Amino acid sequence: MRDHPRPPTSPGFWRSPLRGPWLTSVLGLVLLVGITVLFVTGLLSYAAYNPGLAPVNDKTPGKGVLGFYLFAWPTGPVWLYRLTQGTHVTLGITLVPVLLAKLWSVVPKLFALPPARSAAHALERISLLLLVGGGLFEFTTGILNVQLDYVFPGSFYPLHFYGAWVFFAAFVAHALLKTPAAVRAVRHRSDPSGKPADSAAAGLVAPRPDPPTMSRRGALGLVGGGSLLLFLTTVGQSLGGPFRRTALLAPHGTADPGGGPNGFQINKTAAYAGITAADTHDDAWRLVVTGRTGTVRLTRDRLLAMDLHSSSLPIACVEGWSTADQWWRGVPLRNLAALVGHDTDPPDVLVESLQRHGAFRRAALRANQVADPLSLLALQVNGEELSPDHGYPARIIVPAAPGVLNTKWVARLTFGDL
Ligand SMILES: Nc1nc2c(c(=O)[nH]1)N[C@H]1C(S)=C(S)[C@@H](COP(=O)(O)O)O[C@H]1N2
Ligand SMILES: [Mo]
Repeated sequence: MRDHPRPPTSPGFWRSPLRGPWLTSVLGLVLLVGITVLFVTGLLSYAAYNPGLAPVNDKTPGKGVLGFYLFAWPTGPVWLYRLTQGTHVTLGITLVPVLLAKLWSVVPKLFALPPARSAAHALERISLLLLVGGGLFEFTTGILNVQLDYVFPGSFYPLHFYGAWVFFAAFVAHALLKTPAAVRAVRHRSDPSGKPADSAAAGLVAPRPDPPTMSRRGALGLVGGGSLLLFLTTVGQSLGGPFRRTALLAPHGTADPGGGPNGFQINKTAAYAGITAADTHDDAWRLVVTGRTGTVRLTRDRLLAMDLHSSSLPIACVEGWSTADQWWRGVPLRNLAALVGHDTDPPDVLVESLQRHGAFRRAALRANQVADPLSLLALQVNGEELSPDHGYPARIIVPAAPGVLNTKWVARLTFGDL
């Protein structure tokens, strides 16, 4: 008998013999764990910016109750943000094949007709729309931000943050509905009949399957292999140091840091930020420090003559890359606070750079960050003066914080009054 072409809304259109409750359930359970970790590390990343501290830190000022969980980000362990954000970005990239395979495995259901059999079914379909749409949206915006920073002129944060809440709400509803059946399907995987165990499975298994070209385990292996490959070509950017070379998929459009003591990853160059040699020349540059007792203006020589301290700290960017620990040398922020009347219990500080435009030209640091003895206004790195691209004449370096708080080309520190 000749085959009549069928539309995708007909179950007979979908012919892969691989689709079925077992494959969908395994992929779903991997995503259950993975996406939960992504959501938690994502919320932590937002908290790490200290958005509640000052408007300059907050990229989603309209968040309202969604900021309920914010807390003062700690200053230790020093690799905290390296870990949480490295996990967020690396895991997100690693899960891409799993997400795509999961969507592929349920695609007949997305086309199923009628669109809604009842009010409850209509609600379920709408939540699936939010789930699939939200998932694709979160993965796409995240990857674009990592790979093509400049596609998002300042608007990545609200898109990814609000999108995450919509997606995760639909995800929780979906997980509550499906996890029990998924666990059952995986437990009974040895059932050789492969017959759908319940009516939910009926939409997955092809009624007129083509002959198989690989087993379900083989398909799962392919997905796992794809994930492993993505993991191995991504994780090096978070490990830093010699491992960075293995990060074939890490963005390479940024400035080449070159070699030597300043030869570690550069985010925005001095040229990009519009910082000129005339701005940073020792004759022109002054650090303006304001606090309870007034304002002092310090030359770089005056700073160098102060009691210099060292700290070994990484830079960890929201984009997932981080450096191995660098050896910074400079003036502890709490000593600068003391200079303007905050001898004990230093307050929050607003840090402003020479940069005139750009979202990251200034940032506020919380009192716990100012008080930490490892927090420096760094003048040198790895035994050399800071290079222009790493923030000469002076930059902030704070333990455990996102890179965005480590303001370069610092011009002004205002303690207390944010
Ligand atoms: N003035 C200024 N400081 C800045 C930035 C910036 O754009 N302007 N970028 C921040 C970000 S997002 C990061 S990750 C770090 C990177 O520091 P590095 O380029 O020395 O590695 O600098 C931070 N300091
Ligand atoms: Mo960054």
